[in-house]
Amino acid sequence: MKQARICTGHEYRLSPGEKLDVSRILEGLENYKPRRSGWTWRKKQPAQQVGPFTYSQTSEPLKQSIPLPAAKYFQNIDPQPDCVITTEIASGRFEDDIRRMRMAAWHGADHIMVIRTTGQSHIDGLLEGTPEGVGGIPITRKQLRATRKVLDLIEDEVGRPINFHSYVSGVAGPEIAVLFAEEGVNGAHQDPQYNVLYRNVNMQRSFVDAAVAKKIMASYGLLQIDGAHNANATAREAWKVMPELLVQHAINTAFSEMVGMDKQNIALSSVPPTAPPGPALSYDLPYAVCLRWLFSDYKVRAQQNTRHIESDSREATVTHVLNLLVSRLTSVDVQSTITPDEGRNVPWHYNNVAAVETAKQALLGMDGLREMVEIKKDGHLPKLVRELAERAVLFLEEIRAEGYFNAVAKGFFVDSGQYPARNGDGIARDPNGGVAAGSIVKREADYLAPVCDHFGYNNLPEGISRPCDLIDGCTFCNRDKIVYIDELDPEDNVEKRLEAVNEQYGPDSVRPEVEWAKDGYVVLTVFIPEPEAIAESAALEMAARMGLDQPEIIHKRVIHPAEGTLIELKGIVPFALERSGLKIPEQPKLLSEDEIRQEIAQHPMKVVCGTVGEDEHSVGMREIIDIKHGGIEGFGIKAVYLGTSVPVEKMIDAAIEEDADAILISTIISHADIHRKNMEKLARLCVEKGVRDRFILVSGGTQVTNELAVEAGMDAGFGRGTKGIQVASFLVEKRRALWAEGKGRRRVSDEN
Ligand code: Z98
Repeated sequence: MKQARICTGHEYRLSPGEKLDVSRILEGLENYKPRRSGWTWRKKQPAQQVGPFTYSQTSEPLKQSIPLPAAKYFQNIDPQPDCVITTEIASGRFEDDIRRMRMAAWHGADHIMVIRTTGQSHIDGLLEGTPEGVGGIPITRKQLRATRKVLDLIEDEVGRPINFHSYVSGVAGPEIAVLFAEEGVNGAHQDPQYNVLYRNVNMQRSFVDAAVAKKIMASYGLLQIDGAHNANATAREAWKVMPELLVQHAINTAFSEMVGMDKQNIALSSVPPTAPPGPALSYDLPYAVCLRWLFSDYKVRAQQNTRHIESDSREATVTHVLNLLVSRLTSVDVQSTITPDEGRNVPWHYNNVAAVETAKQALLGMDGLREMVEIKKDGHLPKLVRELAERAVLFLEEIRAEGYFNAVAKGFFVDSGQYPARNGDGIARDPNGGVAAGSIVKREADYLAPVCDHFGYNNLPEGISRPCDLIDGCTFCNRDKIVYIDELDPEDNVEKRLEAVNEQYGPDSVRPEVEWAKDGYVVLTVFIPEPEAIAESAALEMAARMGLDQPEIIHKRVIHPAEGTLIELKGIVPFALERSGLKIPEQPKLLSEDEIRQEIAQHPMKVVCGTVGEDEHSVGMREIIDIKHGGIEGFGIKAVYLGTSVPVEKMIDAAIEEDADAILISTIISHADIHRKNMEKLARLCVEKGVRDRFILVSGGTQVTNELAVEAGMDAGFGRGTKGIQVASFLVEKRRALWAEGKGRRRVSDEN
């Protein structure tokens, strides 16, 4: 692999508190050089200690990241699994893609795959600029360079190399491979069979192009992913193509190696062929084991099952987790994720993140599984594995006898019968037809291409070691020769789009967004207790009355034919808010659980509590006290509970008797301002008894606010939704403050 280029040391740096500034990315792009070429694997750290746990299948941690939600119970750790995790980005606008990439990287993605705009595979040449795409973006030099520049910045931010990836397919495959090598793209799909079967590109053209493209990818160390998984995604009975998937892998790996690709840079695009309610693992596991066995020298990229994903993100996530179980059992190298809402065709950024998190979560949860569970070496499983391999070998032998092109012409591929069965519904292509048919000509004896990393016959003059010496360097050897074209379309480009968004809403505006900047989309989840058809119409009408523009149903699930239907719909809010006009409440700073526990262990704390006056509502108070839902007891605070409807005087007497630090009253009823009056009474009586400095006074209740409580003479008030840790944190901090003033139940010096 050639370690090509050196970092240019751009001064723009990302900062966690600042949004990505697209204009800074576009600045000086004509001179930006990618800092490296080729693929990077995660640095595995076997037996790594992270927080309270030892892991056997993790890699180097990130510098900055967002851990899984449950990490708060485990010292906020964010271990990174050992395999690369992919996210597929397909917003259609380059400037929105890059923000998604940053978000995905913070959640653990280090392989960013950019989907191309529909139709690019049939364009015989390179595109330029940053036009908007459909279902993906046009891959261009500017888009690649800007994206690589962003990814370089994101790498610095998260502290891990990020692999950038797109597709070397279609009739401009070789040109795109050159472009990828020049612009520091690290991986690509390349499989001539894909072009032939799914894009109807002429067979000869596709295989000739593939040789040229693979040679360049090999020279620059790009990881190659093949296209076998597409057979599963396309076939009518997807699970029956398992032998064919193996055959497709075999053809592409053999071809790639003949061209000079290193085995370690060849990744097989494996896909679990089925999904529940099918008995998924009984198909998916033997297939994955067979793949690992037959192709043990290569890397495996596990594509998430896409064939059976509908609009139900819950269902997709469960299938994904089962896929991840297979991945863990067969130690995949790259774990691909798509968005769990792929079936809705709205691949939104937070769904990218959801899929990456599903992968991270499941892989971490299954860390060390292979040390406890073994794949059986005898019995049913190996029998199935062997049978699959036999079917694949026989299939390959038939293709050899027939000739590959003839086999394709006869519809051998993507047939829904399991080999040797054939249902006659395979994809048949004419060897002399298809896009760019007749475009292949034999090289003349004096053919000469004065460029490096070129495949095949090249009639170089004697004494020339580097072909490009003849022309004073090719673009690989002399970067100055790269022609950078900024934009060709004066309207359809990133600058114009950024300008339009700014003009429409202004830089201070806040709008929801999921696909494109400030697009205004929100999702509503509604359960309507009506049959499907009525529920659908009703949901759309409700969304319209709520003021949403262009309401559209993106998911529905019949919960019962008569009792009701769950609907998810999207729509656009017709307004923007001003950031500067928002009232942002100050966030109380909380001590950590550990700090509170430590303090209480060192300096025990006792509180008396009860609901006061004629108030029988004890549920809120119990939630604050009881350990069950994170109450103050859990931090070691001793709570003396006096019950409900406790007279205020009694609270004070008890506090004195118990030598408590604090009095916690709950007061829910607010009729005739009784809650405020009870607080005032407690504070006043404490003053009268000369104990106000001794006790911390805290009140809570649905109508209580901190302002109201403090006005009424308390030290703090807590309203609806308060958690035990907020009260515990306040008590600890307040007691520290009192002690510092020489007040409170006991001075620090008394403890020592
Ligand atoms: C993936 N989920 O990345 P067009 N070559 C191969 C492909 O699999 C694909 C393309 C090219 C999938 C995404 N795969 C779909 C082997 C696409 C893309 O012609 O630009 O659509 O080619 O695994």
